[in-house]
Amino acid sequence: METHLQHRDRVGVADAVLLEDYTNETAFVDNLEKRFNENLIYTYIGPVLVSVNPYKDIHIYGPEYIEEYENKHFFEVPPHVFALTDTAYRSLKEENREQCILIAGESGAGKTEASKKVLQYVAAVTEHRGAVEKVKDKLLHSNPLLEAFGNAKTNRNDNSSRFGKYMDIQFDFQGLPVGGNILNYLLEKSRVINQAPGERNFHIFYQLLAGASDSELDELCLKRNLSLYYYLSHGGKSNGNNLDDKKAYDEVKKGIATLEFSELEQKEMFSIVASVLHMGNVGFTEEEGKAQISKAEALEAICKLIGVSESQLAKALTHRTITAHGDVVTSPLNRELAVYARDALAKAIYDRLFTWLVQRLNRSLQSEDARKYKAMGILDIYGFEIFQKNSFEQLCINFCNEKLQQLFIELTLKSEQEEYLKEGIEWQNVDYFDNKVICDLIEEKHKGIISVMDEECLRPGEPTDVTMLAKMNKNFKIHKHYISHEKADTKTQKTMGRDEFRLVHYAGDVTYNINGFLEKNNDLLFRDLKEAMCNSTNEIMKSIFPAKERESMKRPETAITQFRTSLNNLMDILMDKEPSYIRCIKPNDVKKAAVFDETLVRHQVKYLGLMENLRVRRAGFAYRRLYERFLQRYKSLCNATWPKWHGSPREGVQTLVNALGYEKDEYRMGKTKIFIRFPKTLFQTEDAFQLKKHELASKIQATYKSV
Ligand code: AOV
Ligand code: MG
Repeated sequence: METHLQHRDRVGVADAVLLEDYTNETAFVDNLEKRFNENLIYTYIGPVLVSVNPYKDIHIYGPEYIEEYENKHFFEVPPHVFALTDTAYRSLKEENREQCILIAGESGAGKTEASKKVLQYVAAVTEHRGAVEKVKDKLLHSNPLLEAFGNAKTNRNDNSSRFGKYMDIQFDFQGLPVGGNILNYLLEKSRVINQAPGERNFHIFYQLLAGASDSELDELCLKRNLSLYYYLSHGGKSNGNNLDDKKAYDEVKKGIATLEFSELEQKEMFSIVASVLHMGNVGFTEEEGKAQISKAEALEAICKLIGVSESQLAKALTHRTITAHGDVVTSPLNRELAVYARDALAKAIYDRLFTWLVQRLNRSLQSEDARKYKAMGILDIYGFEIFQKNSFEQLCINFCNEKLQQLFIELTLKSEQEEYLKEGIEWQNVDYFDNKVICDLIEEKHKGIISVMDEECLRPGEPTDVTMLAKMNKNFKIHKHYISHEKADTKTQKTMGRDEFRLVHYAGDVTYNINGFLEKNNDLLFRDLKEAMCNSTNEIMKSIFPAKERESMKRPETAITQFRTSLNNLMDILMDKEPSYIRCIKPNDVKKAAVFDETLVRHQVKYLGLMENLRVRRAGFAYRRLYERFLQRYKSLCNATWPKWHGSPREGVQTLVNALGYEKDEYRMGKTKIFIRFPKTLFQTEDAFQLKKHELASKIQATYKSV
């Protein structure tokens, strides 16, 4: 028989707090690797679930697994996303506490898959009848729709979410799902007009072309051939997986039906998708510095699809109207600017269509009175990004991760402290890196990077990326977490370009290139184009380009300020809920099963802050268990407690640990739990237990034999 010790050597420990040296990153990564090699992709750090993407189907999500985890105690079953979900769900149902499940990790680490497992589990363990079933159906079917419009093939992930998602599942007082609500963040709209080599545009374009019937395509003035569309041509040969796209289109159609879209809504939605494709094919020539439309078919198709007059759209694409000193002036655009205007329009349309879709799903998911219900939220949002070249988008994404890390630190420390207090055990302060200083650097009012960027964007005169960077370099000259190119040369030896700045994020240094910041932050769409869209006969188009926006003379908020506001709202939502954490790790960069790239994993362990997390958890005690549970498991190790203890569980445990010879420093007795400081103590007890069990079994066998 394999001893407990040998077993542990082979498959590692299920909870990293039980590692002998909890400060040793190598040991932590080794432990993940051992488990990964045994197809044990889940590991705990106390209550935090770490998940390593297996890149293959490991058959651990079937009905027998649901059953195994339902109503079980978290630590008494092997680590699993179902265990985490079950615990959260029961806390919601039995203790009436709202929940949020925060999923983090880099692109391709398995966040979206994890979020789907959470939903799958909730759907499986709640009643299967009538109205409840319908709600669950809608929740489950909203995913393929969101993914069709919001996901794309990237070099990191074939099904990469290009937006952040927070989804609430709402439960009534009996714990039955009765509705839902989705919030979306920052869609990567630049993908609509351009894709990196090997990548694709959003799935929906390919799905539509592969899956729609000939007559549907005819109506949309589309042909099946992908290479006809400029906006689909950038990724090169990355395009077709015809079969999957066709299948996915059927899923989208099913989703549309389940979520009760009307015929008209469906038609209008696809008309808009098609018109974005046509938009890319609108070409321009230039005469005397003035742009003119060269390909009439594309323009005709758009106008037919969204009900806008050809002359108005043609003019809007080639002219710009501004109000200066009360005068309205229209001037022609050159070819370059016309292309820019066209692309800006395509991006805006798609981005707003996506938001419309989310709102449309929400209308369908809405429960009768949301205030009466308790929610379990699932956050599936982009992880920290460090690329070769980092731009405005990475700044937004990394800022978001700083905020989440901040929340994580606050809530983890808080809940640790609360537990100690509740159990009447003294709390020792833990040293940890508080990343608030970086959040402040970015978002502090009137002083932070966002303020400086906005000030420069809104300044009269001729602000440019260069002037924006100069101002930042000046304002943050002495900030410890901001490094300008001058400082980089002298201080860190890591040189950088004059058009770059570097931030020292909690997860590592990221060098950002300022080019395009101003334009992306301004996110301007010429007024003429908004006007044209708002005159559309397509109801969806009209609603996403409302007339009041056109009339408002006020400048819309900059992109990063809008993002900050929505992030801070999200933080408020999360702050009020009981959190559970899933930290996803990507084992390799080649999307392959059974490959564990240690360097890559180590890097993620670092920037997910897992060692920090482990340190906090281990600051005091590695292990804690309710007295009843501890006694139940180990009572056979002491004559006084075996086979049954008649006093209180606390006294039973005290008697037991006295008999086992626990030293005073090794443990504490809380109000309801025993706290054990060192893993070794627990392991010895566990080994003794295994031995005893073996002995008992042999004895029973021997008795049988002798009979
Ligand atoms: P992500 O959400 O974290 O990336 P996904 O959840 O899309 O990553 O996972 C990427 C791919 O890894 C999936 O399409 C699956 O093929 C595989 N995978 C992930 N988790 C599992 C699992 N538990 N079992 C089997 N295969 C899995 V991004 O959205 O790119 O940040 O923006
Ligand atoms: Mg994802």
